[in-house]
Amino acid sequence: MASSFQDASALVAEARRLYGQMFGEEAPQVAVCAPGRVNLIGEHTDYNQGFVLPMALPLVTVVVGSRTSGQDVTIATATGDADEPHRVNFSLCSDGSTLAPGLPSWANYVKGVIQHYRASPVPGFRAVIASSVPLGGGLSSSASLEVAFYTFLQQLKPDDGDKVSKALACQKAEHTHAGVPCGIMDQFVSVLGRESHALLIDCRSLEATPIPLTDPGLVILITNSNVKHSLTGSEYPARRRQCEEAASILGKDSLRDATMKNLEDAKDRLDDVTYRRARHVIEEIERTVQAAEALKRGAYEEFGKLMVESHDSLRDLYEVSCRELDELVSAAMEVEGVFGSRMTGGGFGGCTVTLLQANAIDRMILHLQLWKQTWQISSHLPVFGGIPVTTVAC
Ligand code: GAF
Repeated sequence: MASSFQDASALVAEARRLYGQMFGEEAPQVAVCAPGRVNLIGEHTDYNQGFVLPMALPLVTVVVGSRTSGQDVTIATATGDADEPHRVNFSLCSDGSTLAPGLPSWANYVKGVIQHYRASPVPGFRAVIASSVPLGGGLSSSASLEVAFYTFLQQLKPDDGDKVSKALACQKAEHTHAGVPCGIMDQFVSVLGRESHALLIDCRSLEATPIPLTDPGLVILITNSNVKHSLTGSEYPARRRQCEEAASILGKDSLRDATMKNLEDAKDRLDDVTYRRARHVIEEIERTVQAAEALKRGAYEEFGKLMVESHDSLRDLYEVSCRELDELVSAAMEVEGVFGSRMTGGGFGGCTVTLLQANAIDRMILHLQLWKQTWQISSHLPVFGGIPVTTVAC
């Protein structure tokens, strides 16, 4: 099995090497990193003001670079899409026109962060990006890039904001420059995630409760379907609109305030699709609160059951799963020692997340290989605090 995991220091070394090749000058002054995330439960609830339960990952995006004297910006990436240029240059002009979204698409996240940086205008700089978060894998490669870049700018020119305002600025960058009307989960956990903890985030009050994940008998497995998801398509914004429509028909500010009784009472005023979207969100918010309680008590069977219910609801009611993700969840649930499994992130491809007993991990990986011979599995076991996170690419 080939190992594809690169820890932050190896990535920094790779980015520094590339920086030396490109700019042939002294070493970069700054090196920063920000994590990707896996969401354990609470999917498509953040933009409905509900609860989510993600954890930061040892998969990270790093940025190395230096401030320059003028207004010019040069950025290169070691990890962009193969069919796009890996380098971009622009000048920071006072009307902001050079920050308009364009190509290459990876640079839009950076331009968005520059635009929404709290201490703008920013000085010119040279930077190199490298990442171990798989692109389009539903593990928040974009949020980790935004947050890493924001942290980079803070090193060049400090701002006066707190961590929550940093997450909000990065979320805004995603809205304006990637065209994704995302919720706050990904940027929030990338900024505020804590080692050895999942984070129960109340997406209305933006209060976060860390929940320890230190049981040595547990493993979290992330399995990448390698079906690339893209949230910039029409599906994600369409789901968000359907939820807003449902809330408005129910007379609520958001689905966070709605109960299943409210929904059933209003059923004849909702079309079938809108009803099913709203039902997923109302039940998923409740499941997430229950799951956080179960995790605190170490009730992993109960947690796992809620994960599977979440997946079924995302597949049948919210319709954001796909065949490959459903197969991965089914395969995982056949293995003894697995508590639960579900798709994670926005959906339409990407990864599954599975909670299992540590002593079942080899059996689980073998089972995935046997289940479908075409799945090529590479695995690694980075330990993030107490809980090993194993990732498998199929
Ligand atoms: C994506 C979005 F960016 C998040 O805000 C969230 O809505 C998630 O999909 C679904 O839970 O990751």
